[in-house]
Amino acid sequence: MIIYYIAKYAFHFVNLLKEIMNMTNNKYVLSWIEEMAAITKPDKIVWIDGSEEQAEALRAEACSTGELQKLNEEILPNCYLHRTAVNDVARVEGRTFICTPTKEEAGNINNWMDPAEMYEKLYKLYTGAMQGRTMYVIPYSMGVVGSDFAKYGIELTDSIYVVLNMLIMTRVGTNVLEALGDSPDYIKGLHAKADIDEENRYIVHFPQDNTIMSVNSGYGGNVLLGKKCFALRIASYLGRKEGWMAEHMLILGLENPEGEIKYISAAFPSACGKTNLAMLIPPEIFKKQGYKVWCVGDDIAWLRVGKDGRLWAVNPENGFFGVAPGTNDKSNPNALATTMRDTIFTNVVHDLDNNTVWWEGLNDNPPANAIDWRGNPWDISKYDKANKAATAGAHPNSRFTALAKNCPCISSEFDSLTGVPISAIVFGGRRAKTAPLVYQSFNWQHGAFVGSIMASETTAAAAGAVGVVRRDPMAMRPFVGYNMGDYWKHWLDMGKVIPNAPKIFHVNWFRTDADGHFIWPGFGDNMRVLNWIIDRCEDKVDAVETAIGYVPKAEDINIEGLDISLDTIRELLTVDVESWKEDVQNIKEFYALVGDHVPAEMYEELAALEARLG
Ligand code: SAT
Ligand code: MN
Repeated sequence: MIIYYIAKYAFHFVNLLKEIMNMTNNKYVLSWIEEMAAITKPDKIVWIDGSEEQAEALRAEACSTGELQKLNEEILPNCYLHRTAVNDVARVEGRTFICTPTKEEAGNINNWMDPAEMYEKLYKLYTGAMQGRTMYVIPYSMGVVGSDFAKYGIELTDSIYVVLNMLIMTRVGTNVLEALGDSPDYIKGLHAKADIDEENRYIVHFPQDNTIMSVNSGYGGNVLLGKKCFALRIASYLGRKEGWMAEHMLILGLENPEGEIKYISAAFPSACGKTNLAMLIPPEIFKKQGYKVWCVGDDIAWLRVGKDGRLWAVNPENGFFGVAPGTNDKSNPNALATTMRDTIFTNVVHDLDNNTVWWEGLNDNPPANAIDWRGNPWDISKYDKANKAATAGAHPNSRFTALAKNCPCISSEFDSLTGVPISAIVFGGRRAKTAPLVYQSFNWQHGAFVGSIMASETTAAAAGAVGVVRRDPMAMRPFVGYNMGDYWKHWLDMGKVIPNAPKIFHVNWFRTDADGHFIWPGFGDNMRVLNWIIDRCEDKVDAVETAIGYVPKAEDINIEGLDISLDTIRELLTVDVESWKEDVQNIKEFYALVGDHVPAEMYEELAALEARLG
């Protein structure tokens, strides 16, 4: 009997292998798929070829099982709704691991486990996890296939939702396999939903093995392995090895009335409006003069030194995985327009009367007849602002997955093979007092220091105490695939090999007055600050030297058409020495936590700052 089952499975397995051999002869790819299939034991293996026919068939299949719901074709053509398990709604940093051979390589900021121990643990969880299911093989590229920037990956997953999201977020298809050829140089990704068991959820990176493993989740950043796992954690590791940078940055182009476009990349911790800035609409008076903003990317930038000595950037992604709540035709009309077709909505409200979607902050017309993100009947009477997480119709971290090419302000350079030259790098945070509206670093090394001390304060909107500082260096705290101290060293080293390096700035849109109200209007008006930044890059405007860096003269921030006085701008630009002194203490604690890989240059910068503060 046992022999019968072994024979039966062996026969089945040979058939599975026949299927996968049709697509590529790459022995490194084939043997790995074979090995993973032997562990996970799928009933079927299906290659994703990037064709619309196959995608359509998968959408239909997902609708037939309830994994997706097709939305109103007239209002939201080719759009779908998905709900995750209620225990599976966000990335899980506590269960995210960097498994380098030694703990020291991963550093103190990452979770670490011995690779052998972790593989053993994971293989147990993967054993038979795809029984009765289909394993989809997704060949994908981060970056334009065939470009110098491009890196290839193969994700194995048992989720159609993952396949359909990857088709939007990355470049998927047989051309990736052609570009890969016989090379072993690709990132392996294995994802199995298993039981969506929180206690056994793991998001694991083996940088030395080019491998990512994810199990027991079905949510976004945990399972779309091209995004944070590959394009930030693994890529940051590769970038250090190969002399380039993978950063958690948006990329935008600012076009002036003469038609010249300057590019800026910017890193912000979450909840600072990165997607809004990436798709900014200039204030009326600038628009009339001919200013425009073009979006190259909203989340990730890969940066390389170009032949001309400048730093060039691409967005390795193909779509946006944006937060839905708060997105509306005032906060971000471009993002809203992007989601009107070919979009997958996750964990938003389903409006049953119109078969459309809704979320808090979309408009003032919540649907009367609706299903909330948990799948329960919902209407606005259930909503209690003081207890959003429990009563909101859409989960606060509900998302849209939308194609970049559907964005009205997508840059014409989006598909460029060479990327765009970066004039300025901007760091930001949410600080009530400490950081002024904008300041410029003295030089690259000081700029890297400014990135290393980036921080945000928790707001009343988030759970927990208000005003607690969380340090989030370069907005990369959860995304550096090795030791944070070595990552800072890599920043310093890069500065030495970019002859014409971008200037580095810091912005803070979130200064508050004595009553706790935001002083700066933000949104489109942030353009006024970007203009000063570009003017500085072109040596067109002076600045005031302070203890923390160069600050604008108040009159150099254009406030035409704004209901704000020059005195208010002065207030926004002051350097609050006392709060900086407090911050220095907090920075010291954080540096101590990062540990003994913090480069000496960073301590020199910290000491110099402290001395300047007096
Ligand atoms: O879930 S993702 O990591 O893709 C998005 C995010 O949390 O920033
Ligand atoms: Mn992000």
